[in-house]
Amino acid sequence: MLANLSDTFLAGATAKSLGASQLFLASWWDELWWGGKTGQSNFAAGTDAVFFYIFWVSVAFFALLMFLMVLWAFQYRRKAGTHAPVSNSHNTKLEIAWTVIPTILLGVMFVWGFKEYARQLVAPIDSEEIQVTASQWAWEWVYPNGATTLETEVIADATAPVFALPVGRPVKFIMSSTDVIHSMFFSAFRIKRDVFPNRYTVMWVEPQELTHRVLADANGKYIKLEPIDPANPGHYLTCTEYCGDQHSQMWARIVLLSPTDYEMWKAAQASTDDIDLKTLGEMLYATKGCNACHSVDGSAKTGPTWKGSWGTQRTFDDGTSAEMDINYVRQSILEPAAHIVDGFPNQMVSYQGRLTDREIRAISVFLKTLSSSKDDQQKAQEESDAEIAAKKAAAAAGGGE
Ligand code: HEC
Ligand SMILES: [Cu+2]
Repeated sequence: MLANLSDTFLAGATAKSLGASQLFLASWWDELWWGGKTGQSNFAAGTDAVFFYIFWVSVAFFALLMFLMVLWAFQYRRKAGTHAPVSNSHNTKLEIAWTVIPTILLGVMFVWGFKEYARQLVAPIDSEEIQVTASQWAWEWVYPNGATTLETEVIADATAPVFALPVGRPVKFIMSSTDVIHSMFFSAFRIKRDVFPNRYTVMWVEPQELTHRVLADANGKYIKLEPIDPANPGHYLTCTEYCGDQHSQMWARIVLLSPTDYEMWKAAQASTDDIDLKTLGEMLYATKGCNACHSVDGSAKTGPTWKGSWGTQRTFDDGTSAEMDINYVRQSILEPAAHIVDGFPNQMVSYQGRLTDREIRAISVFLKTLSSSKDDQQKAQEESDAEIAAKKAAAAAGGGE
C-alpha cells in the first residue's frame, strides 16, 4: 500500500493505476457516499487518495486521543486520601515527538493536496470548451457549435436538463453567473468550483467511462440517447453553494459518450429549426430554467404561474396594468424589471442575448397553449403549424431550383 501511495504521489494517479476504491478501505465509503460509484474522471483517483489520507490520519488521531483521555482520566483519577502529584513541567523527547510527527503528516497533506490542486488548474490547450451560465435555479451549457441541450429528464419531480460529455477528451468549463454565487459540482468526477456574477471561473476534466450511446437511424440521423447499463442512468451535476429557494433542485443529468457519439449528439442539439414552435417553447421552458420559477399547473412559485395567464390583464406593483400578449412576454423576458407583477419579487434576470427571436416566439406560443381559452389554444396550434407549412413550402421551392 505504501509503495502504491508514493507512486501515486510521484506519478499523478489515474483511476486505473490506483483503483481508488481499493485504497484505505475506500469501497464502503464509495457505497455510502457516492452510491457505489467509483470516480469517473482523470482527477477522481487522486482526489480520493488525498481525501482518504486526510480522513484516516484524522480517524487515527481521534481514536488515539479519545482512548488516552478516557484511560488516563480513569488511571489518574483522584483517590481518597492522596494529594494531586506535581506534574513535570517539561519533557523534551515528548515535545519533539508531538511537534515533528504532526508537522510531517500535515506537510504531506499540503504538498500532496497542492499537487492535485495544481493538476486541476490548467486545462490542456486542445480542450473542448463549454460556456456555462448559472442562474437561479438552472444550469445552461453552450457547446462550441452554439448548441444548448434540448433534452430533459425528470429527476425527483423536477425537470432537469441532460448534458453530454465526451469520454477521454479534456473538457474545459468557462463559467459565470447571472445573479448570485453558485458552485458547479460533479460528484462522479470529484471536481467543483464556484461560479460568480461579473467574472469567469474555469475548471477542466477528462471523463472516463461511457454511460450512454447514441441511437441513430439508417441514414445516421440522431434519434436518442440510450444507457449502456440500464442500472446506470448517468451522473449528476449539482449546485453546492446555497443560492436560494430551489437550490436543491439546481441540477442536471450528465451522460458520457464516445467522442463520435458526442459529436453526433452535439450536432443534433444545435438544429432547432426543424422543431415546431410549440414543442420548442415547451423544451425551452425546461432547458432555460423558466420552470424553476414558473409553473404550468396553476401553482405559484417564485414567479407567477403560466397556466391560464395568456390574454389576461396583469397588474403591476406601481398600479398600472397590461395585457399578457407577445409584446408583454417579450418585454418580460428581455427587461423583466420594467414591470413587476403585483405580489411578486423583482427576482427574474434578463435573458437578453440568451434567447433568439424565434425562441421568444416559441415561448409565447407555448404560453398561449396553456391558456384556458380554446380560441387561444387553437390559435397557438395554428401558428405553430403555419410555421412548419411555410418552412416545408420554402424547402420544396428551394429543392425545385
Ligand atoms: C429566478 C426565478 C425566475 C426565472 C428563472 C424566470 N422567471 Fe420569469 N418571472 C419571475 C418573477 C419573480 C416574475 C414576476 C415579477 C416580474 O414581473 O418581474 C416573472 C415574470 C415573468 C413573466 C410575466 C408573467 C406574468 O404573469 O405577468 C414572464 C412572461 C416571464 N417571467 C417569463 C420567463 C421566461 C420565458 C423564463 C425563462 C427563459 C423566466 N421567466 C425565468 C421569476 C423568474
Ligand atoms: Cu445555485
